[in-house]
Amino acid sequence: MKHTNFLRPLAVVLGLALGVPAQADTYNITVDKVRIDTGMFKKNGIGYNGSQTPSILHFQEGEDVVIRVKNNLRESTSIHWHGLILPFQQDGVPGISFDGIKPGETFTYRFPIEQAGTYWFHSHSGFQEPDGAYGAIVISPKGGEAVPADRDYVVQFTDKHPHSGARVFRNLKASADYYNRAQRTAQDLIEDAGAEGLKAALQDRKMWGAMRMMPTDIEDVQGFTPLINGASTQQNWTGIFKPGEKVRLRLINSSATTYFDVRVPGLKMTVVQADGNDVKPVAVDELRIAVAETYDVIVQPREAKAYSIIGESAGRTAMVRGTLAPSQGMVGPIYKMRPEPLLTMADMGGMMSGMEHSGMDRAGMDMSGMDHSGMDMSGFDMSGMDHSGHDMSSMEMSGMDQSGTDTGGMDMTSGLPVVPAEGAKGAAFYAPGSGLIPTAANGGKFLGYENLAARKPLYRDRPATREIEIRLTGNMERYIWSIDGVKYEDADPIRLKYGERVRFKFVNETMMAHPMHLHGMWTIIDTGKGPYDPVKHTVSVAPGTTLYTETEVDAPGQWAFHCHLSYHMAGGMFRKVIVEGGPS
Ligand SMILES: [Cu+2]
Repeated sequence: MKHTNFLRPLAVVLGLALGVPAQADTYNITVDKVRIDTGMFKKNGIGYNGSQTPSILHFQEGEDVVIRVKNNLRESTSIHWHGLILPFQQDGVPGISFDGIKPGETFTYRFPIEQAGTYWFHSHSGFQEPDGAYGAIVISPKGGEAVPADRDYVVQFTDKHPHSGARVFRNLKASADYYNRAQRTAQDLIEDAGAEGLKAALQDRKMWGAMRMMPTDIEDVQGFTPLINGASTQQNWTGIFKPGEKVRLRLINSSATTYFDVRVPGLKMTVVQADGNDVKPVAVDELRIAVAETYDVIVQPREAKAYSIIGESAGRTAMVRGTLAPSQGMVGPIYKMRPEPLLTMADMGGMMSGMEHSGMDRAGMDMSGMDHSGMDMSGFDMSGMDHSGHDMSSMEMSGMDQSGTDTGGMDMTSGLPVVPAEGAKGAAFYAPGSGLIPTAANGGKFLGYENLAARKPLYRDRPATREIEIRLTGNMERYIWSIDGVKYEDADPIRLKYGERVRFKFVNETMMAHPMHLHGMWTIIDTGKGPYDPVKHTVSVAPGTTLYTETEVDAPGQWAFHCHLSYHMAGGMFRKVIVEGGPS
């Protein structure tokens, strides 16, 4: 049978009402080859339960689930339950939690549901997730939702590429800018030359060229068609409402590599949950959802008209529109994509900093063989970096041949690249002067991590037992992504002790944001709120920034810890975490 239990069995609902212990319910999932049609292109892919529309698993907090996964593929598969707290053998990562599910085999997962909220599930095998193997999980809390709504919809984003995941990865390995269609053109040069003068414009390009990076390298895969719940803009996923109703949208980003800026033009979105955990409600006009994150928002459309749900990629190369409407067949308006952001020197600050303390070859960038003689940086655009008081005079560029470099015009008194989490309002988790700091399309409020506060503390606040530095590193040219300069194959596991509280210091030394995901245990983002710091499963670390999280090590066994961009994970930004001790 190619369906899951979309409706809650009545017995369970009654059972809970009568205080009977939770019973085990069985859910069936098949993993199938499917033909995916985006309206823009068709391709062979993978789908759960025979469909390109992601399946939704509805669970109840407190129940024991039995999930039978039948693999109809001709290759091994797996399902990871993203964000769920469960025994590590049920976590679904081949090579770490179990051996995977062989072709034709049915694997039975069994675990208790100890939490509530919006989560998702996906294959952790090869590139099956970008090929379509993902779905949603909605867990109803025991006592009902903290903020009730009249309607409840999953809004699951993905970035569907005409190429298979394996092909995308091959192309990126062959040439890291293979999919970067936004490389700046001669026309841009002419325009920039008009604005900054030809010399400055040329020098800007020379610098970026030397870095082997483009200022538009915000998304390393472009040319995809974004989908909401398996539907492209033209296929127009639609959620129905009656005017005045409160509508809960469970936003999930199941993209391979794409961050989306999400808004419902004309409506405030009240964020009530992040990564499955309730937060103090905060009304915003727009939010950025990193890959693998979830946000629950409540909107209240009051007019009997079609509203659009807009997901615009952070690099502004693609947009998707879904619709909220009083009846089927109505279509929300389409909006013009905003101009693409440009990375600034602040965004590559992490790399500069990497040079400072760890030497060139670990900085994620190979500058050996660069000839800097005669390089004149006087025209270098540091205009975004006038953010006060840091002194870059200690910045050591040893190892670079700087003979003849003229830094005369470069303002060395501004913009220490790596910054602590504290920062300018609305941009606390970006480097000062970053070109990536998002703004709302209507000029209103844009959600930042600093706006998230736990509704109720999940853990007692206590000092961390120790700090572990995690440097996010890479070599763009060779498309190698790593942690502390070492890719997964060559790395030792990270060992944690059961019962300790670890503080992670993430230092992003690359020019890309990385959504870091620790399996099995919660990630508390240090936003300065103590016990009310938000509790997440995925945290995005912006380029050139340092971000702190804490984790109560309360789950024995071995777990995956990685960047959730599919091609960064495959490129080596991955670690095994072993929790020693604790109950067996
Ligand atoms: Cu990454």
